[in-house]
Amino acid sequence: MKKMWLMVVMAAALTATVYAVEKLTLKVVKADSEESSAEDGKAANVLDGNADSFWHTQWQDNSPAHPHEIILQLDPPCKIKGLTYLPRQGDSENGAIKGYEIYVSTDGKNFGQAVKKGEFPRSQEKQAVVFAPQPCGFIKLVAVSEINDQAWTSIAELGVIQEGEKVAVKPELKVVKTSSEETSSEDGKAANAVDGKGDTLWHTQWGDANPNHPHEIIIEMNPPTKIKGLTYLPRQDDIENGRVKDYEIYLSDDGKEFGQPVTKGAFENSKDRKVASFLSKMSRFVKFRSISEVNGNVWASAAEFDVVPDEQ
Ligand SMILES: [Ca+2]
Ligand SMILES: [Ca+2]
Repeated sequence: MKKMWLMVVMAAALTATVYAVEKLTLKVVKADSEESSAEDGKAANVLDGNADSFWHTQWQDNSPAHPHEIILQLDPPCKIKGLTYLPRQGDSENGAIKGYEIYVSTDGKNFGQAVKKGEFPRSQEKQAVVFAPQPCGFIKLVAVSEINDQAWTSIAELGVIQEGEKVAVKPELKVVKTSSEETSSEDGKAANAVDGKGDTLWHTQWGDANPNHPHEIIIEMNPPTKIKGLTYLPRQDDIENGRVKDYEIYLSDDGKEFGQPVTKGAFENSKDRKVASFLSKMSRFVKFRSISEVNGNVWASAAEFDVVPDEQ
């Protein structure tokens, strides 16, 4: 009997080993430029586990232009499906990457075509980029532009995502429909609710007409993503007009059939960001429906909506 238990334990341990993500060591093997006299901007800072230290391309005597690149070696080589990028933290955006390209290589010489190209949003949050799993001994991140079109690149931390590792990736958001938006008396267009800026807002019409609740905004996720919540940032000035109280949230694959709400509730009356959580589900469209305003007025407004991706 004891022996059988041992076998069961061993089988479980073996299974766990097979699926466990390999212990991986990363090392910087190349960076095209680094500032090491005016500040400690050495490339190795992207792997020191410290969010406050960063790689910064040269800026004192000379500011070499884009593209900038950094190459990491993986030990041992393994299959990876993504890269994580933590922008520099603190008050300065200098060097924060906008356009990027990612290349992988098994020998550190031939990197071939980019496995992924894109743009990072203006954000200090950790970004995860995923692509089809690739055998990888070396990964190269090329910065092709900076968030304010300056010449520099800076990175607080880099990491890779191994095949089999679960990761939550934020999709791109786009407003595809709204029931009402004020576009003449102020710039209250619905697209302002997903532009990443806290000081721009979606506001339902209040100039020529004042339509009443419910108000709706439909946001498309690209790619479709498994999400477990939606965040709502009310307008950030001192005006409460349109601050949502009662709400409902719906998900849909086709943008037409939304069925029953995945959650509904009433937000606390404050300027703080609110999170509405629901059972994790893969979908392409999110519909936010405002049922009432905190002061009983007819409007709805929002500085930002964002989705909370689940690990997948
Ligand atoms: Ca660091
Ligand atoms: Ca905004």
